[in-house]
Amino acid sequence: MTEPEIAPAPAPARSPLADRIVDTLIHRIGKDERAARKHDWLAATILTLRDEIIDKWMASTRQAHAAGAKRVYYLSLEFLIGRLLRDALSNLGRNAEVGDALAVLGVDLAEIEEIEPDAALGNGGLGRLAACFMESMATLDLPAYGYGIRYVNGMFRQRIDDGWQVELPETWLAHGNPWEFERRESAYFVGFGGEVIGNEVGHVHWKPAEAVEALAYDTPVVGWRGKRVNTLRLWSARAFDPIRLDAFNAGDHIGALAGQVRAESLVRVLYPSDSSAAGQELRLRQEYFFSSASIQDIVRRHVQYFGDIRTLPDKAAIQLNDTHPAVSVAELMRLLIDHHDLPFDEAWEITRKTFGYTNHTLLPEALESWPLPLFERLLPRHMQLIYAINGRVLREARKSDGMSDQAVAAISLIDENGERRVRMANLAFVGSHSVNGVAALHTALMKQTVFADLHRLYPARINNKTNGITPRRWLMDCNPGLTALVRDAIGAEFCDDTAKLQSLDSFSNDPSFRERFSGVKRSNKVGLSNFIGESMGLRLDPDALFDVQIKRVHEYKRQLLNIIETVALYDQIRSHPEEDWTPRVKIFAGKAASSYHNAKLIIKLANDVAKRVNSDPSVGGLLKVAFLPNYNVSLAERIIPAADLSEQISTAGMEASGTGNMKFALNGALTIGTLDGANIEIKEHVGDDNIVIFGLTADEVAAKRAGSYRPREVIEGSRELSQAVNAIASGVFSPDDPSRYRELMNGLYDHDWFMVAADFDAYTAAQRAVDARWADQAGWQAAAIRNVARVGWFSSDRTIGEYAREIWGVM
Ligand code: 7GP
Repeated sequence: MTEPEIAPAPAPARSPLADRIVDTLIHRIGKDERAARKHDWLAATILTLRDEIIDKWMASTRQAHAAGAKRVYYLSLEFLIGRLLRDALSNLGRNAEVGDALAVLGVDLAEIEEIEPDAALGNGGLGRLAACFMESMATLDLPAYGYGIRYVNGMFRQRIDDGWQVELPETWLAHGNPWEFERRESAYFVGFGGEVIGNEVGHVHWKPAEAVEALAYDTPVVGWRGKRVNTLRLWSARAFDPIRLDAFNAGDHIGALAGQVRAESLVRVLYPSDSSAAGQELRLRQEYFFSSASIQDIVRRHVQYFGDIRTLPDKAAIQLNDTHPAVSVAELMRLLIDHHDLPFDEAWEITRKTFGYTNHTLLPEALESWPLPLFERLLPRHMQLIYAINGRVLREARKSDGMSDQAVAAISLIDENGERRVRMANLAFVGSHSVNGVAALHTALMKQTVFADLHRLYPARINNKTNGITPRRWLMDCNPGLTALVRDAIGAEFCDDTAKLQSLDSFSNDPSFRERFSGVKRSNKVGLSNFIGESMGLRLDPDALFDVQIKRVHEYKRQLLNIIETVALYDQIRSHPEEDWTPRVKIFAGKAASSYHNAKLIIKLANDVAKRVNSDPSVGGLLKVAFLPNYNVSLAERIIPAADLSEQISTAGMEASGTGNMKFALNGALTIGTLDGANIEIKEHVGDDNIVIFGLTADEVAAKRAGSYRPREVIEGSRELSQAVNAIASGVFSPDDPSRYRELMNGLYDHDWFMVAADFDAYTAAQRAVDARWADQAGWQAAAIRNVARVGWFSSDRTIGEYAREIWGVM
């Protein structure tokens, strides 16, 4: 019998877009449809989309140029941008179309989105804020550039081995980066060391002893609805002589490459130092390398477009993201004076008008300063200029009324207490026309504490710009279920203006809406539970209260307070099994700086407690603890939509703002928090009834620290607290090493700088109040809906609007 002839099934119609993706796959990746693997499809999809983005990108650049527009330059050593594909697709409104095109090709868009590397060129809040700001600047149609470093190894990957954090290099560039463009024409000479030579006519000239070449890589940043595409320009480093052939031929194969290795070391790693100073020479080199390349690039563009360097402040606003780029102040002075022949006073005027500085922390250990001999050896010309600037500032200070010697010493750019050091915060402050904090309380404390004397000298300079988050990534993209629900209820206007979320408020009284709202939350919780089940083998009950603390691990953020409360709750449940306990899942995630001993110990403790609690049948389904490894932007996007309770429990006065707090509230979690950072403003927006506040205020913390706080008495006076602390200290959770946590617990008895003991009872009471609220599900859902409705103000579009009008003068 002969085979019957069967006509092949007609292939589903391929859209032109699908054809373009296949064409890209073949001609730029070099694979056909049959050979292509997931990562090939990912690259082909990104490259196809990028082609479209380029047209808008060029249009944006041409338009800014034609209008002679002022440009914003955001200088940041960190950009925690995360994955870009989903964000770009949704901002271009192409999600469905690209999804369909790929489906016809047998490819699942969601699956390839998942394998895009998470670009983690930042540590935490400050870096993520920079990424949200880039997106909002494009959304608001502001011509803006981000400048940073193209780290080969960004934030480390965290593995949890037997409960301990292990740091591994993250190699996000290992297989190339389809988003970026190398810009060979934008290369700059960056020098280090050497000497300063003066000539007869009073001109000075810096003759560096070594130099590297800074090379630009550009990534397009697409704003909402594709309105505008801006540039994130990241610098890589190259030696001028990639190989010394003489040395190589003489047999020194490794020495011949030393120059290149030295250059590459500049862009090799991101310093894992959220809120702590990294006192390494390499760090100062990185800061100068990227500042110099960026300032040279800005000056070149200005002169090319506008001719006269003296109009720089009218055409360029440079924002310093914390002090990491502060040496830019001296670098611009150097270029204006040494290369453009401006007199010092005029250069200083231009510089101050051009720069703005944002402070992100008051922690004294994070205020950067460099040993003067190091600074002078590496940057001799900048040192001279800093002395000259300092002379000017100190003369002004001395002339101003009522400045004590002590105040003048505090204003000085040089710290004379002990080993002399260059103070980068003071340099950024005096070199800027605007100095801002990131939440109202933080800004007030800046005036009262670290910058008190500078504030007295320049009283108009400090201003507040409360942080914000981009609602595209942090609501629309990460929580499509909630987004669709909100759209059904109030229409799509909130997608262009989150203030419009306000109309959702009345839906909190609508039982059927509440039901749908809680259905969306539940399905997000099921998704997270499945993920945790698959990745960690831990089974969770999606109907339990998901209580989440995810952020960098730091003593001031008080994960320890949360863990001790967990231990106390565990005790209570075991002692009173008859009571009606609220089933809870405690979720933790976060990285600790690799040299931060106590933070790493706190991670181990969370894991030790999890191990014990999760395997104890006597608490059954009532309490589970999960520490999720390798917290990053993508993991946050998964966890936040599934949270019921957002832990924002820093010691009051210590968290500058927080931005996670905003993301959780926008996704319908209730906050349990202290009166710290932006929590205070969140409370003002959502109303006292829709947030759970506890604990000491910043003033009370300051008073306790100044007075006679005796944590030992507090601990001994609280039965629950002392039981929990003693259990941890005596090794109940660390039978393999009973003394593991003794020191950590002794720290609480002896000084308790972070007020864990002082706030414990208030925190426990607040948690029990949370339980009571949870029991009233209608009330809980109503409050959660009001959170979503009332936090639209915390959009980074609002924040950027304020920067644009009040600091940059571009709106
Ligand atoms: C963080 C602050 O700790 C956080 O409160 C704030 O929301 C965020 O900046 C954005 O403003 N600071 C850092 O990430 C940091 O590294 C050291 O500060 C300079």
